[in-house]
Amino acid sequence: MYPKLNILATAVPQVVSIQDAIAAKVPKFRDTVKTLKQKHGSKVIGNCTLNQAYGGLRRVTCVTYETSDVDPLSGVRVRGLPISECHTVLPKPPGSDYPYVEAMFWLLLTGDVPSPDQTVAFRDHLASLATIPPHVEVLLDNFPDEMHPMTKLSSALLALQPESKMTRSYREGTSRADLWESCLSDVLRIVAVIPFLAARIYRGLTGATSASGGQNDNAKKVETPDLAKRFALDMGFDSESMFELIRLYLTTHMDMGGGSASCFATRVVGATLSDPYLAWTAGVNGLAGPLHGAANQEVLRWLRSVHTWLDGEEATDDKLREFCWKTLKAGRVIPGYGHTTLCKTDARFFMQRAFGEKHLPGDDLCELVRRLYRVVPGVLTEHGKARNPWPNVDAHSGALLHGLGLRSAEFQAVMFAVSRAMGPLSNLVWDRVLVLPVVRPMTVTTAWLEQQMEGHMENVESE
Ligand code: CMX
Repeated sequence: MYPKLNILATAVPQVVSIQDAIAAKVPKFRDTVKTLKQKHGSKVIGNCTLNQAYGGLRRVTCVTYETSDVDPLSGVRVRGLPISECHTVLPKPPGSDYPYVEAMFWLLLTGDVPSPDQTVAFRDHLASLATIPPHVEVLLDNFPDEMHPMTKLSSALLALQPESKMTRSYREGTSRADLWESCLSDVLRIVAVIPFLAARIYRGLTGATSASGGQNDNAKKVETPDLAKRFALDMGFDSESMFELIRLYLTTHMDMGGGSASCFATRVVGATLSDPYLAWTAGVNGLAGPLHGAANQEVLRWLRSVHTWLDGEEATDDKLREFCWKTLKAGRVIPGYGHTTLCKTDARFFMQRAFGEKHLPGDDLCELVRRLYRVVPGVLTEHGKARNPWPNVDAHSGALLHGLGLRSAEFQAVMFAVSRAMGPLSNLVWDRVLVLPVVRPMTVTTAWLEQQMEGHMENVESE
């Protein structure tokens, strides 16, 4: 479906700065798309039924997206590479099983696997952009405790928006064809700072203290730690296992094709030439829903409710089956299971399970997740509604984070947002490279459909 070497993969290995790496690819990519449109512009790539019009446009092929795609069987591919392959080919911090988050972000932005030197330079560049301005610190520290951490994150991003270089550049009269450069600057700044906004929210929620000695304190250190480790330290964690988990988490949640609410909302808002701060805030708000990024918080709550319900009894298959039916009969979904596009277990579920086996052997919640995997697909199949009865990426992550000491279920969606920022925002840069127009599908009313369909049936009957 997706070529392994995609149209951007003309490597420029000697280039170190991300700006230059992208600039080198802009002419060829623009040319490729121009030729495609000239040669094949009127060809049909998908169509839409009435059910799909009412059904969230699921499985309607009508949107381009450059940074990743989803194969229904094997899962997400970043620039044509399955995540497992990304984990093999990308540079890793010393001693780690997982790649630098920065390397994965570089791959998203450019379509190339960065060299170790490029990765380290990019790591340092991002670290230099991570300062939170005082007015945003004050804002974050003064939100009411009961405000959801995703609302805090979304508000903090909006409070950073006056910094936008893209908005300034637009006001100064920059040509639309050149706006991608200031868009890229904003994207780098957002990806660099968002972990530290998140860490501050986490510390506010839990009373944890940063183990990093201050985010701007890199001068004291021999080498800047990688982004995942700096994020973990700033949340107050100081264990190698947690550094590894954050690397796994951030490199597996970055992108999922362009159709998910977080990616699509970012693209739609960005297409109006709202800057990346405004666009990604829209994505974050989409991610906050319990059917999307907040599903992992729901999973953790649900796992705990299984524990409470078991009340010390053994979690046998029969008991777990009974609990699943109790959930479904109450009109609720089984969180962490099902997917709009995938039709098999998400490959990332297995990566998380392998992490649990290595770093959390004997953990109660991980064991419960493992047992539920034996039972839930059968229950959902018997229930007969879910197209895909298998676990998605959210089925396991909460148990891992909880097992290594993350103390707030609600915060998990914020972790998702820190990672997901990288995919849709990388894609947004390429939207601006192509100077894509506003997104504006044609909509119809139910009254119009009734009229058209009845007319259609009369035509069919009279033929
Ligand atoms: N438990 C119970 N019912 C489920 C279900 C589940 N895990 N998954 C799907 N269904 C139901 C749907 O609610 C729908 O029911 P109705 O016809 O009554 O509306 C029916 O099965 C058909 O749904 P579908 O076509 O299989 O799936 P959708 O594309 O509509 O929805 C998703 C996909 C993820 C929202 C859904 O599977 C779900 O709600 N799962 C639980 C929440 C979850 O884990 N979300 C995380 C998704 C991962 C991500 O965002 O990246």
